Amino acid sequence: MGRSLCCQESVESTNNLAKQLAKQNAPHGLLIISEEQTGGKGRIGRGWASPKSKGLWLSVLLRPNLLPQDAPKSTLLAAVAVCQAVNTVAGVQAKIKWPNDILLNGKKLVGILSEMGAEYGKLNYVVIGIGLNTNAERQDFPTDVQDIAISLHQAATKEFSRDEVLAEILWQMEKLVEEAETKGFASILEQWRKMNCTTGNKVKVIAQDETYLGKALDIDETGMLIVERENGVIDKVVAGDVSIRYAE
Ligand code: BT5
Repeated sequence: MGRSLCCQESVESTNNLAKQLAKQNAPHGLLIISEEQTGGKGRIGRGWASPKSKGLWLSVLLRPNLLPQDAPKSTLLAAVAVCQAVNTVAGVQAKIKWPNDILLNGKKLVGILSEMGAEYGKLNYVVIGIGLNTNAERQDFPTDVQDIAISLHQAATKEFSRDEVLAEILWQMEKLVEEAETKGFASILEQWRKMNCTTGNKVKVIAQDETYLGKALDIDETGMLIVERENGVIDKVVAGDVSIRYAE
């Protein structure tokens, strides 16, 4: 991972650039990283604040040997890699919130946005976009994000070398990709389960056409969240379609 590199001063979105390069046959493992994003993207049309030099705003291009319906596995793998990397370098206890946020002290440290290119049942590529707040201060975030976001610097009150965090993320991703290929995906799922803070909790599921309360039970082998509604009905929800909030 990151053996091919594309470093930018400013881009609209590293994911958009990665998708463009993917269509021009860019290789598996390509890293696109930028000091700032002028149109950083979250899921479902939301934005991602990417203040200049205050975080890691990057995308990794993967060409996994998976069917399109299994693409979310790459996202789970990335979440495990990033969470592991942050905890190792910063000595913190960050946790994964389904599907792919990484929380520290209950606030959002990392957001992950995966996008894929597929045709006729064949997965061409997956772009894993990672936004990690490293050295941002409260005033570096837009006002509507200030209370929900956190940076490593805010949590640990010291400066972090973005290079060090980045190197550890790439190393962890490379290791997990190899592990998934040799041992199968079950071992990645097991690690995800240990690092997550969603399962076992009461959640509010916000879908496009309805909002309901339930209990997050587990994730299935493709990464869908299994939720037991208050009326006992079991649902499987797909990342990308819904938002999850913790319910009292
Ligand atoms: C995400 O979406 O969390 C995925 C974010 C992915 C960002 C990376 S950066 C590199 C790559 N290139 C891109 O264009 N994107 C990817 P979602 O779950 O929809 O969360 C978005 C919400 O998080 C926003 O509506 C805000 O409330 C909040 N938010 C925005 N910027 C934030 C930040 N820097 N830190 C924490 N929270 C933020």
